[in-house]
Amino acid sequence: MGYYANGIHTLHGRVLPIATGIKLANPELNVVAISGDGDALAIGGNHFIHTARRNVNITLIIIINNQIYGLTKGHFSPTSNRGFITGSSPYGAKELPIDPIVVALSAGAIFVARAFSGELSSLTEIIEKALKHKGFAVVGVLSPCVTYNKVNTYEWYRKKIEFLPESHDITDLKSAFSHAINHENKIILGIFYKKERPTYEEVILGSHNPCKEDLNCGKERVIEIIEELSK
Ligand SMILES: Cc1ncc(C[n+]2csc(CCOP(=O)(O)OP(=O)(O)O)c2C)c(N)n1
Ligand SMILES: [Mg+2]
Repeated sequence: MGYYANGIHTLHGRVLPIATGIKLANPELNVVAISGDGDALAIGGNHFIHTARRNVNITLIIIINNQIYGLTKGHFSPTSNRGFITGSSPYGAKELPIDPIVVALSAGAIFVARAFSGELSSLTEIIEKALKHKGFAVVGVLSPCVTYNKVNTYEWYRKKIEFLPESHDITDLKSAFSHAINHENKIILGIFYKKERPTYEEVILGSHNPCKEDLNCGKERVIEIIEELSK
């Protein structure tokens, strides 16, 4: 049996509401949401927090974090470091950056990991585990923008990255925070946190699958609904 995937390229910032809608319409689907740092944390920042609280099942968000708005030609993003000079911040970004991993842990995500696009074997392993995890899984992928971000380069990351120590307990939220937060000269990669809790679909739908329901929605019923709504 082969595998296939259907994709939707939706509005900037709205990947998680769309993914949530798909999952609630048919909970049997594996839903993967892919997002940039601006997408997930600026325009889509509210959705990020609420999807984590809700624990929408099997939705995975891979934040392609290049610490910049690449597509719009290099504006600073919520993950850009303070002082970062771009066309839209010629005197340096004034805000403190936010870290998607720390936000995800605070908002209740139950699988939270950080990876680096220059470390392919650990990135692949983390994505595989995130795909298999039941519940909202967040994988933040540090992915240098070679065109517009001349500060946070592959070399810059390579000097800083370290892997989580084996002593870290993946179910210990306090330890997850202490490793995930910004350290002066190191950035830690790995799966910080993994836990089980009921998913949004389980809570909302139980064993019901709207996609498999007979909606009793022939032409006559549609006309009736339109008439009801136009009153
Ligand atoms: C609704 C909407 N608002 C704003 C834009 C303009 N826009 C396009 S891409 C982008 C930022 C992209 O940044 P990020 O999500 O970090 O992705 P990257 O290009 O860096 O991979 C913005 C603001 C848009 N396309 N749609
Ligand atoms: Mg970006």
